[in-house]
Amino acid sequence: MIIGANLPNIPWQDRPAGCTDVVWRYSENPIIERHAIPSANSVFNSAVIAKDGAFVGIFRSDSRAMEQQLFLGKSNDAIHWDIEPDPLPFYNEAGEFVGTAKGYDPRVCKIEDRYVVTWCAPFEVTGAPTIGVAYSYDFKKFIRLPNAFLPFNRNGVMFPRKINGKYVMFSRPSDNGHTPFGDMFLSESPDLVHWGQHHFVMNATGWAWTKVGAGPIPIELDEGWLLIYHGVGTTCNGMMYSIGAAILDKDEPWKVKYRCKNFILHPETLYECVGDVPNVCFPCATLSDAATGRIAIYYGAADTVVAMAFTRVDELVKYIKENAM
Ligand code: BMA
Repeated sequence: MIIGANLPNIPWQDRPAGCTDVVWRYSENPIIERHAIPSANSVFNSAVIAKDGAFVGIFRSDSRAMEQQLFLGKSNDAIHWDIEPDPLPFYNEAGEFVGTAKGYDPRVCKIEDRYVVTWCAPFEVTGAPTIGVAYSYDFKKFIRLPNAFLPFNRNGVMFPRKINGKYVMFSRPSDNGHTPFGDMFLSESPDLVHWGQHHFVMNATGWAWTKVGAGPIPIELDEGWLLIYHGVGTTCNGMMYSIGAAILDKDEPWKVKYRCKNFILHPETLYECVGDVPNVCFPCATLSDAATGRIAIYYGAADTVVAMAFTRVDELVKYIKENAM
Protein backbone atom coordinates (compact mmCIF):
# COMPACT_ATOMS: atom_id res chain seq x y z
CA MET A 1 0.00 0.00 0.00
CA ILE A 2 2.95 2.36 0.64
CA ILE A 3 4.57 3.48 -2.59
CA GLY A 4 8.13 4.03 -1.48
CA ALA A 5 11.37 2.42 -0.45
CA ASN A 6 11.82 -0.78 1.51
CA LEU A 7 13.59 0.23 4.72
CA PRO A 8 13.81 -2.92 6.82
CA ASN A 9 16.12 -1.22 9.35
CA ILE A 10 13.76 1.51 10.60
CA PRO A 11 13.02 1.45 14.34
CA TRP A 12 10.13 -0.83 15.26
CA GLN A 13 8.29 -2.33 18.21
CA ASP A 14 5.10 -4.37 17.98
CA ARG A 15 1.98 -2.98 19.64
CA PRO A 16 2.24 -3.74 23.37
CA ALA A 17 0.00 -6.48 24.73
CA GLY A 18 -3.33 -5.07 25.84
CA CYS A 19 -3.00 -1.88 23.75
CA THR A 20 -5.78 -1.31 21.22
CA ASP A 21 -4.64 2.13 19.99
CA VAL A 22 -3.90 2.64 16.30
CA VAL A 23 -0.63 4.41 17.23
CA TRP A 24 1.56 3.27 20.12
CA ARG A 25 4.60 4.85 21.75
CA TYR A 26 8.17 3.55 21.78
CA SER A 27 8.81 2.03 25.20
CA GLU A 28 12.14 3.87 25.63
CA ASN A 29 10.82 7.39 24.92
CA PRO A 30 12.09 10.02 24.80
CA ILE A 31 14.78 9.08 22.30
CA ILE A 32 16.54 12.47 22.44
CA GLU A 33 16.97 14.25 25.75
CA ARG A 34 16.78 18.01 26.21
CA HIS A 35 20.57 18.42 26.65
CA ALA A 36 21.60 16.25 23.67
CA ILE A 37 23.40 19.30 22.21
CA PRO A 38 25.91 21.06 24.52
CA SER A 39 24.28 24.50 24.17
CA ALA A 40 20.72 23.16 24.39
CA ASN A 41 17.91 23.91 26.75
CA SER A 42 15.75 21.59 24.65
CA VAL A 43 15.83 19.45 21.49
CA PHE A 44 12.37 18.73 20.10
CA ASN A 45 10.36 19.11 16.85
CA SER A 46 12.91 17.50 14.52
CA ALA A 47 13.06 15.79 11.12
CA VAL A 48 14.79 12.56 10.13
CA ILE A 49 15.20 10.72 6.82
CA ALA A 50 16.90 7.59 5.50
CA LYS A 51 20.14 7.98 3.55
CA ASP A 52 22.51 5.32 2.15
CA GLY A 53 21.42 2.57 4.54
CA ALA A 54 21.60 4.81 7.61
CA PHE A 55 19.75 7.94 8.79
CA VAL A 56 20.29 11.70 8.90
CA GLY A 57 18.27 14.46 10.47
CA ILE A 58 17.78 18.15 11.12
CA PHE A 59 17.20 18.87 14.79
CA ARG A 60 15.53 21.84 16.39
CA SER A 61 17.11 23.13 19.54
CA ASP A 62 16.40 26.12 21.75
CA SER A 63 19.67 27.17 23.36
CA ARG A 64 20.15 28.34 26.93
CA ALA A 65 19.81 31.85 25.49
CA MET A 66 16.52 30.66 23.93
CA GLU A 67 17.92 31.03 20.41
CA GLN A 68 16.01 28.79 18.00
CA GLN A 69 18.46 26.96 15.75
CA LEU A 70 18.76 23.88 13.53
CA PHE A 71 21.48 21.24 13.83
CA LEU A 72 22.59 18.33 11.65
CA GLY A 73 22.63 14.80 13.03
CA LYS A 74 23.30 11.23 11.91
CA SER A 75 22.45 7.77 13.18
CA ASN A 76 22.85 4.12 12.25
CA ASP A 77 19.62 2.97 13.92
CA ALA A 78 17.46 6.17 13.84
CA ILE A 79 17.17 5.96 17.64
CA HIS A 80 20.62 6.96 18.90
CA TRP A 81 21.71 10.22 17.27
CA ASP A 82 25.04 12.05 16.94
CA ILE A 83 24.09 15.70 16.66
CA GLU A 84 26.62 18.35 15.65
CA PRO A 85 27.42 20.85 18.42
CA ASP A 86 27.21 23.88 16.08
CA PRO A 87 24.20 25.08 14.10
CA LEU A 88 23.85 24.15 10.43
CA PRO A 89 25.71 26.57 8.08
CA PHE A 90 23.98 27.76 4.91
CA TYR A 91 25.59 28.81 1.63
CA ASN A 92 24.18 30.60 -1.41
CA GLU A 93 24.25 29.11 -4.89
CA ALA A 94 27.60 30.89 -5.49
CA GLY A 95 29.07 28.94 -2.56
CA GLU A 96 29.31 31.89 -0.11
CA PHE A 97 28.45 31.41 3.56
CA VAL A 98 25.15 33.18 4.31
CA GLY A 99 24.65 32.45 8.01
CA THR A 100 23.62 29.58 10.25
CA ALA A 101 20.14 28.06 10.41
CA LYS A 102 17.85 30.07 12.64
CA GLY A 103 14.26 29.05 13.21
CA TYR A 104 12.28 25.99 14.09
CA ASP A 105 10.10 23.00 13.15
CA PRO A 106 12.23 21.62 10.27
CA ARG A 107 11.03 19.06 7.76
CA VAL A 108 13.30 17.17 5.35
CA CYS A 109 12.07 15.87 2.02
CA LYS A 110 13.98 13.81 -0.55
CA ILE A 111 12.77 14.94 -3.93
CA GLU A 112 14.52 13.81 -7.10
CA ASP A 113 18.25 14.08 -6.30
CA ARG A 114 17.96 16.68 -3.54
CA TYR A 115 17.17 16.82 0.16
CA VAL A 116 14.96 19.86 0.68
CA VAL A 117 14.69 21.37 4.15
CA THR A 118 11.75 23.61 4.99
CA TRP A 119 11.34 25.28 8.36
CA CYS A 120 9.85 28.26 10.12
CA ALA A 121 12.44 30.97 9.47
CA PRO A 122 12.60 34.59 10.63
CA PHE A 123 11.98 36.92 7.65
CA GLU A 124 14.81 39.40 7.05
CA VAL A 125 14.76 42.67 9.06
CA THR A 126 11.39 42.02 10.70
CA GLY A 127 12.11 38.54 12.11
CA ALA A 128 8.49 37.59 11.36
CA PRO A 129 7.86 33.87 10.80
CA THR A 130 7.82 32.54 7.25
CA ILE A 131 8.89 29.38 5.42
CA GLY A 132 12.62 28.99 4.83
CA VAL A 133 13.83 26.66 2.06
CA ALA A 134 17.27 25.09 1.61
CA TYR A 135 18.57 22.04 -0.23
CA SER A 136 21.49 19.68 -0.27
CA TYR A 137 22.65 16.90 -2.57
CA ASP A 138 24.76 15.16 0.04
CA PHE A 139 23.53 16.33 3.47
CA LYS A 140 26.89 18.06 3.89
CA LYS A 141 26.52 21.45 2.21
CA PHE A 142 23.12 23.19 2.31
CA ILE A 143 22.15 25.90 -0.18
CA ARG A 144 19.66 28.47 1.07
CA LEU A 145 16.94 29.54 -1.36
CA PRO A 146 14.65 32.57 -0.97
CA ASN A 147 11.87 32.22 1.59
CA ALA A 148 8.83 30.57 0.04
CA PHE A 149 6.19 32.98 1.31
CA LEU A 150 5.56 36.37 2.83
CA PRO A 151 5.12 36.46 6.61
CA PHE A 152 3.27 35.23 8.48
CA ASN A 153 3.43 31.54 7.76
CA ARG A 154 4.45 28.27 9.39
CA ASN A 155 4.48 24.51 8.81
CA GLY A 156 5.88 24.45 5.28
CA VAL A 157 5.88 20.77 4.32
CA MET A 158 6.85 19.46 0.87
CA PHE A 159 5.44 16.50 -1.05
CA PRO A 160 8.15 13.94 -1.92
CA ARG A 161 7.61 14.16 -5.68
CA LYS A 162 6.30 16.63 -8.20
CA ILE A 163 2.56 16.46 -8.80
CA ASN A 164 1.31 17.46 -12.24
CA GLY A 165 4.84 18.69 -13.00
CA LYS A 166 5.07 21.03 -9.98
CA TYR A 167 6.68 20.99 -6.56
CA VAL A 168 3.94 21.13 -3.94
CA MET A 169 4.16 22.47 -0.39
CA PHE A 170 1.70 22.77 2.47
CA SER A 171 1.72 25.87 4.61
CA ARG A 172 -0.34 27.38 7.38
CA PRO A 173 -0.77 31.17 7.29
CA SER A 174 -0.39 32.44 10.85
CA ASP A 175 0.28 35.56 12.91
CA ASN A 176 3.41 36.81 14.67
CA GLY A 177 2.64 35.05 17.96
CA HIS A 178 1.01 31.90 19.29
CA THR A 179 -1.54 31.97 16.47
CA PRO A 180 -5.08 31.30 17.76
CA PHE A 181 -6.35 30.25 14.28
CA GLY A 182 -5.08 28.39 11.25
CA ASP A 183 -6.12 26.32 8.26
CA MET A 184 -3.92 24.25 5.98
CA PHE A 185 -3.22 25.31 2.40
CA LEU A 186 -0.95 24.10 -0.34
CA SER A 187 0.94 25.90 -3.08
CA GLU A 188 2.69 24.89 -6.29
CA SER A 189 6.09 25.86 -7.70
CA PRO A 190 7.99 25.13 -10.92
CA ASP A 191 11.40 25.72 -9.30
CA LEU A 192 11.23 25.75 -5.44
CA VAL A 193 11.51 29.56 -5.60
CA HIS A 194 8.26 30.90 -7.06
CA TRP A 195 5.20 29.64 -5.18
CA GLY A 196 1.61 30.19 -6.26
CA GLN A 197 -1.59 28.48 -7.42
CA HIS A 198 -2.69 28.24 -3.78
CA HIS A 199 -5.34 25.76 -2.65
CA PHE A 200 -7.28 25.38 0.57
CA VAL A 201 -6.82 21.90 2.10
CA MET A 202 -8.47 21.65 5.53
CA ASN A 203 -9.73 23.80 8.34
CA ALA A 204 -9.55 23.72 12.12
CA THR A 205 -12.50 21.73 13.41
CA GLY A 206 -13.48 18.91 15.76
CA TRP A 207 -10.74 17.94 18.24
CA ALA A 208 -8.46 20.46 16.47
CA TRP A 209 -10.80 23.36 16.94
CA THR A 210 -8.12 26.10 17.11
CA LYS A 211 -5.69 25.32 14.26
CA VAL A 212 -4.16 22.59 12.11
CA GLY A 213 -0.79 22.31 10.35
CA ALA A 214 0.87 19.64 8.20
CA GLY A 215 3.30 17.36 10.02
CA PRO A 216 5.67 14.87 8.39
CA ILE A 217 6.24 14.63 4.61
CA PRO A 218 3.08 12.92 3.25
CA ILE A 219 3.41 9.19 2.54
CA GLU A 220 2.32 8.05 -0.93
CA LEU A 221 -0.20 5.19 -0.93
CA ASP A 222 -1.81 3.44 -3.84
CA GLU A 223 -5.06 5.24 -3.04
CA GLY A 224 -3.77 8.74 -2.20
CA TRP A 225 -1.48 10.59 0.21
CA LEU A 226 -1.39 9.72 3.90
CA LEU A 227 -1.15 13.00 5.77
CA ILE A 228 -0.20 13.00 9.44
CA TYR A 229 -0.68 16.46 10.94
CA HIS A 230 -0.87 18.37 14.19
CA GLY A 231 -4.05 19.90 15.47
CA VAL A 232 -4.63 22.22 18.38
CA GLY A 233 -7.43 22.88 20.80
CA THR A 234 -7.32 25.73 23.31
CA THR A 235 -8.36 25.20 26.91
CA CYS A 236 -8.50 27.49 29.95
CA ASN A 237 -4.90 26.37 30.61
CA GLY A 238 -3.51 26.89 27.11
CA MET A 239 -3.15 24.95 23.87
CA MET A 240 -3.07 21.14 23.48
CA TYR A 241 -1.21 19.78 20.43
CA SER A 242 -2.34 16.33 19.25
CA ILE A 243 -1.67 14.28 16.13
CA GLY A 244 -4.27 13.61 13.43
CA ALA A 245 -4.43 11.77 10.11
CA ALA A 246 -6.16 12.10 6.74
CA ILE A 247 -5.98 10.70 3.21
CA LEU A 248 -5.69 13.18 0.36
CA ASP A 249 -6.39 12.74 -3.33
CA LYS A 250 -3.35 11.57 -5.27
CA ASP A 251 -3.48 14.04 -8.18
CA GLU A 252 -5.34 16.90 -6.51
CA PRO A 253 -3.95 16.65 -2.98
CA TRP A 254 -5.92 19.64 -1.75
CA LYS A 255 -8.96 17.35 -1.92
CA VAL A 256 -9.42 15.52 1.38
CA LYS A 257 -10.82 12.01 0.78
CA TYR A 258 -11.00 10.92 4.44
CA ARG A 259 -10.23 12.87 7.60
CA CYS A 260 -10.21 11.01 10.88
CA LYS A 261 -12.54 12.53 13.45
CA ASN A 262 -10.41 11.18 16.34
CA PHE A 263 -6.84 12.23 17.04
CA ILE A 264 -4.37 9.34 16.68
CA LEU A 265 -2.02 10.48 19.48
CA HIS A 266 -2.73 12.95 22.29
CA PRO A 267 -0.44 14.21 25.08
CA GLU A 268 -0.80 11.66 27.87
CA THR A 269 2.64 10.67 29.14
CA LEU A 270 4.79 12.65 31.56
CA TYR A 271 7.24 13.70 28.83
CA GLU A 272 4.36 14.98 26.66
CA CYS A 273 2.52 16.72 29.49
CA VAL A 274 5.45 18.24 31.38
CA GLY A 275 8.17 20.39 29.83
CA ASP A 276 8.76 23.90 28.56
CA VAL A 277 5.34 23.86 26.89
CA PRO A 278 3.05 21.21 28.40
CA ASN A 279 0.64 19.04 26.41
CA VAL A 280 2.39 19.05 23.04
CA CYS A 281 2.86 16.20 20.56
CA PHE A 282 4.27 17.83 17.39
CA PRO A 283 5.12 15.40 14.53
CA CYS A 284 7.78 16.46 12.00
CA ALA A 285 8.86 13.19 10.34
CA THR A 286 8.13 9.55 9.65
CA LEU A 287 10.22 6.63 8.48
CA SER A 288 8.31 3.93 6.66
CA ASP A 289 8.99 0.52 5.19
CA ALA A 290 6.93 -0.21 2.09
CA ALA A 291 7.39 -4.00 2.33
CA THR A 292 5.91 -4.36 5.84
CA GLY A 293 3.82 -1.18 6.07
CA ARG A 294 5.60 -0.19 9.28
CA ILE A 295 5.65 3.52 10.09
CA ALA A 296 7.74 5.21 12.81
CA ILE A 297 6.48 8.70 13.69
CA TYR A 298 8.95 11.24 15.17
CA TYR A 299 7.43 13.98 17.29
CA GLY A 300 8.51 16.68 19.67
CA ALA A 301 7.11 16.25 23.18
CA ALA A 302 6.27 19.23 25.40
CA ASP A 303 8.68 21.43 23.38
CA THR A 304 11.50 19.71 25.27
CA VAL A 305 12.48 16.26 23.91
CA VAL A 306 12.05 14.03 20.83
CA ALA A 307 9.85 10.92 21.03
CA MET A 308 8.78 8.18 18.65
CA ALA A 309 5.57 6.22 18.04
CA PHE A 310 4.60 3.39 15.70
CA THR A 311 1.70 2.38 13.48
CA ARG A 312 1.03 0.10 10.51
CA VAL A 313 -0.21 1.63 7.31
CA ASP A 314 -3.08 -0.83 6.74
CA GLU A 315 -4.37 -0.39 10.29
CA LEU A 316 -4.07 3.40 10.17
CA VAL A 317 -5.83 3.66 6.80
CA LYS A 318 -8.63 1.39 8.08
CA TYR A 319 -8.94 3.48 11.25
CA ILE A 320 -9.10 6.75 9.29
CA LYS A 321 -11.80 5.39 7.01
CA GLU A 322 -13.86 3.80 9.78
CA ASN A 323 -13.71 7.04 11.79
CA ALA A 324 -13.90 9.56 8.95
CA MET A 325 -15.65 12.87 9.62
C1 BMA B 1 4.02 26.26 17.63
C2 BMA B 1 5.47 26.09 17.22
C3 BMA B 1 5.98 24.73 17.65
C4 BMA B 1 5.65 24.44 19.08
C5 BMA B 1 4.20 24.72 19.39
C6 BMA B 1 3.87 24.55 20.86
O1 BMA B 1 3.57 27.55 17.32
O2 BMA B 1 6.25 27.10 17.83
O3 BMA B 1 7.38 24.73 17.50
O4 BMA B 1 5.89 23.06 19.33
O5 BMA B 1 3.89 26.04 19.02
O6 BMA B 1 4.58 25.48 21.66
